Parts: sequence; structure tokens; C-alpha cells
Amino acid sequence: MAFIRTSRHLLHPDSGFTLPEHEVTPRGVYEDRRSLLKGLAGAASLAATGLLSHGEAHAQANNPSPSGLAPRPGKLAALPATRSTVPGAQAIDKLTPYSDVTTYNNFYEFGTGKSDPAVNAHTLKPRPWTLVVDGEVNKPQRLGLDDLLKLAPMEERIYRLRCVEGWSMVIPWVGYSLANLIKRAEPTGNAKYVEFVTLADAKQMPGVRSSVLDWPYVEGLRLDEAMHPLTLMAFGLYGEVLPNQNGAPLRLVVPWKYGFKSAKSIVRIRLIDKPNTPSWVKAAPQEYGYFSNVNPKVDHPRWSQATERRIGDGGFFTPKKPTLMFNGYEAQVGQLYAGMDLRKFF
Ligand SMILES: Nc1nc2c(c(=O)[nH]1)N[C@H]1C(S)=C(S)[C@@H](COP(=O)(O)O)O[C@H]1N2
Ligand SMILES: [Mo]
Repeated sequence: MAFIRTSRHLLHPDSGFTLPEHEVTPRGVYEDRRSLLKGLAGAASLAATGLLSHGEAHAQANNPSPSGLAPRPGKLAALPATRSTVPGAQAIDKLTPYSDVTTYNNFYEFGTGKSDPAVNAHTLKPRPWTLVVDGEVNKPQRLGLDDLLKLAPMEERIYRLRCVEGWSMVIPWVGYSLANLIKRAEPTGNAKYVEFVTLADAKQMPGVRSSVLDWPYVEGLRLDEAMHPLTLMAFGLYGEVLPNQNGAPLRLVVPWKYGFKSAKSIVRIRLIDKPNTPSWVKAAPQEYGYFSNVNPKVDHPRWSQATERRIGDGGFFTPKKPTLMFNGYEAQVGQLYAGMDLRKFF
């Protein structure tokens, strides 16, 4: 089947010219697996049915996810965590199956098709990895992955992820608040914003040779947004280290903002005095704003943001869900924007 690969500033993904996700996502057996995956009993029954190897079932039984809702797939190294107590980090929605979370992705460094990252990201080398935290700080940091993994206790947090394209997922992430990392660098009085710079290495990332975006992919937050306890530095999902296609070895997750704010495979965090220009704002300033808080009342210039399609929830013909203000995190983050015209600050 012909698959027209294009960027979303040229074509809306629901326009019919791109493949709807139910056609690119392998389902069937995974859906059956998912329905059986109900904690430890699920792991045992999957082993009994032969859908999980004995080793996989064993891995799950030894490393159950803290929530008990997210049994380990047993594909990658375990990343033990405790259940987060941060308010808002325990979304009650049904989890999106691991198979969807890891095969329906946006990661343009590996191509613009939803299944491209899962197919291509095996060339990404998440180790060795160095993260630099610099700019307006008293103590610039240069940290290897092992130091980063030990920097604060790992928590499991269940967040909704709402892409600006009109689809959403519910993902059990593993990581800790970004604030831990920023505090270590001791921001100066001039630090007002934070820039996130991601890897752009054509040797590892074939999509970087295309001019669909201006590389590296960069994002930005106001310092108080970056310091909010919900803003997560994620190192894993479903109780394991991040699959490459989800932004290994570390990525940002800002659950009340559209998904593109959650930059993957970060190499540098720079504290700055003025806002930077994030990649999507640079690519299409008439369509994407700096804040990009999820807001069902402010439509994208080319489509409504009032509703969303929950991936893994029956596919293309299932009725859409209403999109929630700040993606459902208004109680936690609404006060960050007190007095701001939320239309103007899209
Ligand atoms: N470096 C980088 N980060 C990125 C992107 C990207 O193309 N490159 N896509 C963003 C978009 S649009 C979304 S919706 C989320 C998707 O994250 P997921 O594939 O883990 O669900 O990653 C965001 N982070
Ligand atoms: Mo997105």
C-alpha cells in the first residue's frame, strides 16, 4: 500500500492521505496479550498459554511494575521504581498497550511515518551518553548515564500523552522530576527559561539528513514549568529502560503540554534568560506556540483540538474522547498561567 510520508505542517494525519494508525500498528495477538496482562497472575497465565516465554514470565514476576498495572514486557533491561506520590502522576485511565506505545511514534530523526522510529531506531546508541547542564548556572554539570540513573529515586508515573495531531496514549513512565537535575546545577538569578537540545547525529539517525525540521530538535520551558514536580525526566516505560524509538536513554515528559514539547534523546539542558525558539515554532510559527498547553478550546489552524483518538482503544472508528484542559492536569498546573490569555499563549 502506498504510504505518503509527510510532515504534519504539510498534511494533517487524519486527512486520509496518511495511514491511520490501526493500519500501521500490529495488533491481534498483542491485544490478546494485553487483556491477559493483569499483574502477576497475568504473567503466570501467559506463561501457561505459551504467549510469554518462561524467561519473560520470570522477569515479570521478579520485577513487577510498582503500580501493578504495568507488567514488564521483558524485552529490555528492568528499571526498578517506586510508585510516584506526586499529585497527578497516577492517571486512572486504562494503559495503552506496550505494543502501541513502542510502534506508533513521532521521532522525526528516524523518519516521519508513525512506524518509522520502531523500524529505524535500532541504530541509536543510548550508551555511552553524556548530558550537559549549563548556561545560567553556578555549577555546570556533565553527567554520564550511570550518574543520571542514580541522581534521584526512580518513580513510576502514569501520564496521559496528547499529541497536537489529535491522538493520545496513557503511558507508565519511569523517571524522576527534572527539578532534581536543575537544582543540582544551581540556576543563577538570570535563569528564566530552559532549553532542551537533543541528539542530531546523522550516523545514528537517518532522518537528520532530511530537511523536514531544522536539527537538532530543540524545545523550551519557562523555569517554573521545568521545576514543576510533574515535569519528568524519563529513563524508562513499562518498568524497563526506554526503547530507542521512545527517546532513549533519557527524554522529557511534560504531560499537560502537547507531545512535541516532550523532547527525546536529550544531550544538553541550557538555562537561559530569554525563551529559545523550539523546533516546531521555527518550522511553523503560525501553527505552534511556545507554551503549547493542551487546550480543547483553542483549535489548531487546520483542525479541532476539542477531541482526541485514544490509541489502542478500538482504532479509527471508535468515537473520540473529549480533550481535557491542560490534558487533565489543570488542578496541578493551572496556577502557572494565572492571568495569562491562554489563546494568545498557544
Ligand atoms: N527529538 C525528538 N523528540 C520528540 C519528537 C521528535 O520528532 N524528535 N516528536 C515529539 C512528538 S510530536 C511527540 S507526540 C512525542 C511522541 O513520543 P512517543 O513516540 O514516545 O509517544 O515525542 C516528541 N519528542
Ligand atoms: Mo506530537
